[in-house]
Amino acid sequence: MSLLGGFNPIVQTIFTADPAPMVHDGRLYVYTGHDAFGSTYFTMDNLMVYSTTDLINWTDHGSAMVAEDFCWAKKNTLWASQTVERNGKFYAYVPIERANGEGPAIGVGVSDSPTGPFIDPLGKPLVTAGVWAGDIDPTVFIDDDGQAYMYWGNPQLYYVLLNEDMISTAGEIVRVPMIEESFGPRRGGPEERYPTSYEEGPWFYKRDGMYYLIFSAGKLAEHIAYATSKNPTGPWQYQGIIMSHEEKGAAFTNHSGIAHYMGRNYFFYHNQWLTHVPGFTGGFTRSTAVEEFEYGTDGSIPKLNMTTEKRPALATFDPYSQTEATTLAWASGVETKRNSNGNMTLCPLNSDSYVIIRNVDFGNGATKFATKLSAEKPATIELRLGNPKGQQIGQLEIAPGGSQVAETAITNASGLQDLVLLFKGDSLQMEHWQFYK
Ligand code: FUB
Repeated sequence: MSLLGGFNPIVQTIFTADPAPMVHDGRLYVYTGHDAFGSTYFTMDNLMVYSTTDLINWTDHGSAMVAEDFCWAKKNTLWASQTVERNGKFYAYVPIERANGEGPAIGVGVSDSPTGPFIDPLGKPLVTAGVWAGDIDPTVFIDDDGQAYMYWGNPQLYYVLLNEDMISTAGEIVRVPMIEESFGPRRGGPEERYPTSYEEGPWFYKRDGMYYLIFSAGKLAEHIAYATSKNPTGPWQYQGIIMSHEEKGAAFTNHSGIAHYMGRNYFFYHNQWLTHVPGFTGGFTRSTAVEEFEYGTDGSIPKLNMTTEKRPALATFDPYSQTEATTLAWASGVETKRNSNGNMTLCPLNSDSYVIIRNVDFGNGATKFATKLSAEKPATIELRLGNPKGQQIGQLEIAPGGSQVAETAITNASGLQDLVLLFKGDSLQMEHWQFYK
């Protein structure tokens, strides 16, 4: 398996853990946490947002919230979240450690947009089962009758009902009985705090009248397992393992989320593929990946492997409409950041940095390429096909200056191609680009 130019992990610019997918308005969004570079613990400050329409090219929407957006929170403790939509508003449920030393609690951020920014409407936690009670990893599902449920917890599994406003709870917090029938036997035998395989990371949803609870299971290293129930509040019936802890590149945690998009099913998880090289331990610098799967006729979820291989694109990529420069399938040596206008930009970090946009449909041929960017120093952008050494179809010479549009003529770009933007120079901030016929 080769990492370079692979299809997993889906983000190569930073470390992204604990993926939580959400489908909205024809797009598949994935919310992740952000493992800080060089972390030796779960040092996580941002809620990151990515989206796609083809499962190949992903748009980086940047950070939608930081731990400090919650006035009661301790910095760098924004762990595994889930975002859901209700009545046109977006609710991000996030576990964050309280600054008063009482451990994590679940907060909620609200936004009018799936990409944020999310604002804390409460000024206090939404839910806590107590002091250091394991209030992490919330998952929220709104049932067909409109009732919303939130499950969460490590090593306990709790649930509570949410009111229609999605920012208050109804009734008591319930502790789910930890029995093997529901959560399966623990690898290596039961432990005092972990009598079953349930560890953390629940993901709750419904399909064909059946409720599913996917969870991270132990002992460490974690695998992913699941249980089902005919009822949103159980009893849960253990169904088995989805993803083993023994996969090549697996981290000591795993954390999953499932989405149904364009008639297909996707299993998101994390591993340590980006740091699966000598010198990195990787367990605290994780990366989000995705596998497509099909349910069995009985509703079962198959066993899945961690792959980096090609996956089918759901659509071809249209180069003739304006594309945010942070939309890409693979990146090498670039970072993304907001410019002074608040727009996301793509920034090469060294000469020979590149990005690949896959499955681009040039049709009968492009004649021109234009991009909006700014540059502190002179730079060159080469447009190539296939790979960074592939055929050159155009070249831009960028003069230093603030926001500007640079253009070049294009030759020999037609049909379905992987497009490479190869950067010579490291002072660019590229906002968006477009080809013309
Ligand atoms: O990312 C921090 C923690 O690691 C999450 O809360 C767990 O699910 C595990 O992935």
